[in-house]
Amino acid sequence: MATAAAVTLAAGLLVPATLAQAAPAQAPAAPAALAAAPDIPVANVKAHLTQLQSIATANGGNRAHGRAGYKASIDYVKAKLDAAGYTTTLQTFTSSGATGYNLIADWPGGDPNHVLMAGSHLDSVTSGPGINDNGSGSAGVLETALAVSRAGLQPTKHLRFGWWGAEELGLIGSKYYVNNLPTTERSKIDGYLNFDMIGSPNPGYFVYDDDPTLEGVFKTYFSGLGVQTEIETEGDGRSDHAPFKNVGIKVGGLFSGADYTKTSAQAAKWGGTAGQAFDRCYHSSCDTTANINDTALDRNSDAIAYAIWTLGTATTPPPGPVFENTADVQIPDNGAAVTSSVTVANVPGNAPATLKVGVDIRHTYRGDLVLDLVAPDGTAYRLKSSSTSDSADNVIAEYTVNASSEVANGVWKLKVQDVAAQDTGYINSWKLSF
Ligand code: DTR
Ligand code: CA
Ligand code: ZN
Ligand code: ZN
Repeated sequence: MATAAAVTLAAGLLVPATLAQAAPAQAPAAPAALAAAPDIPVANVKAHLTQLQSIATANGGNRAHGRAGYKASIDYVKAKLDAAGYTTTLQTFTSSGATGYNLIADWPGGDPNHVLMAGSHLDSVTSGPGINDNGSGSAGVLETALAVSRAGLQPTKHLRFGWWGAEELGLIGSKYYVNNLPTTERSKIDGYLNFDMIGSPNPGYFVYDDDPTLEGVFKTYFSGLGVQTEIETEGDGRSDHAPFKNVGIKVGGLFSGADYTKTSAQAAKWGGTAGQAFDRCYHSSCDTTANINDTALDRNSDAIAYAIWTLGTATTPPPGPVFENTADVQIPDNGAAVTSSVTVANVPGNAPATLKVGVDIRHTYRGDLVLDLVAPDGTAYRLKSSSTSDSADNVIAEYTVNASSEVANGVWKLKVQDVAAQDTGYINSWKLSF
């Protein structure tokens, strides 16, 4: 009987050791934007940086948490957004004995159950004005938000923007925001995009690789420019995307580099100076408006707009029907295969190329188990092969099967066989999502 391949396991779930037949994960193509994203005038972004520089100069040379320069920075950004029609909220918190501020700006409209969020920290370190770190990200997000207003954009999703306080003290502001966001509200955030240092003077083009779809949007944008990107490898936990990721929200973002040194290979593809830090003024007093590469700031600001337009206006298809069987089925130890069936009805045409197979099998030493999806015509699709090295318990996972050659309606079966002695278990439930 034919056994079809082309099965992938959803990222972020329990990963059985043997995925011999899983197709390599490919970042899905970016959804087509309904409206073309605008160019973000880099002059406008730099004008915000000039304002932030003036604020720092007038307030002891920095815009750090707890200092006057930070509150003045928040007031500047808030005034721009209020004038542009945003619903703004100042969220206060206390850290190191000082009041901190997060600024949240909601663009009226869009599906409140599908929120696309972008953010950046607005605070600097105490040793300097923090124009690249992170005036650059703050100004890029601000100008994108203003472009949304200028365009009168009516996105499918609800757009929300955030400027975080006290990032330099340990992601304090963004942690406070996420920790105080009810679970029901967290679940509405389809993605959070983070921009922390996007104008480094010796720039790299790094894309967060935490979520393939969000990563894919940015990679698509830069490939359209003919600019190669690298995945952001040092950032896990090092900026404001971390609190969002820690509660299961999909995250993405861009980064132009900090105190790490640009290699000669990187200089060959990006220009700039090999053997020198991406930003040699990182956390220093020289992080001023002179510490910006205009091309990087421009490209990254345009990429922010592209992501907001692409992800914010893409039509997300409504979820299809689900067919589930929750009856327990005992799996004989080292014995014959057993099956559990679902009857699919009223689904026109063929099954999709991304048929989701959710399984919940309770079994010690899951390496004993072989799982197949059997289509109504008898074609078997291998979901999981056995493994002598996967001693963990249970298979609770979602597989994606290319079942586009199968008629959807009919009796589908999950076939499970325990092929090694000792350790037993049962099918707890399984389901097909179209
Ligand atoms: N922690 C950020 C700068 C930073 C350093 N590495 C990364 C990686 C990804 C994003 C940001 C960063 C700061 O000093 O604000
Ligand atoms: Ca631009
Ligand atoms: Zn910093
Ligand atoms: Zn930063």
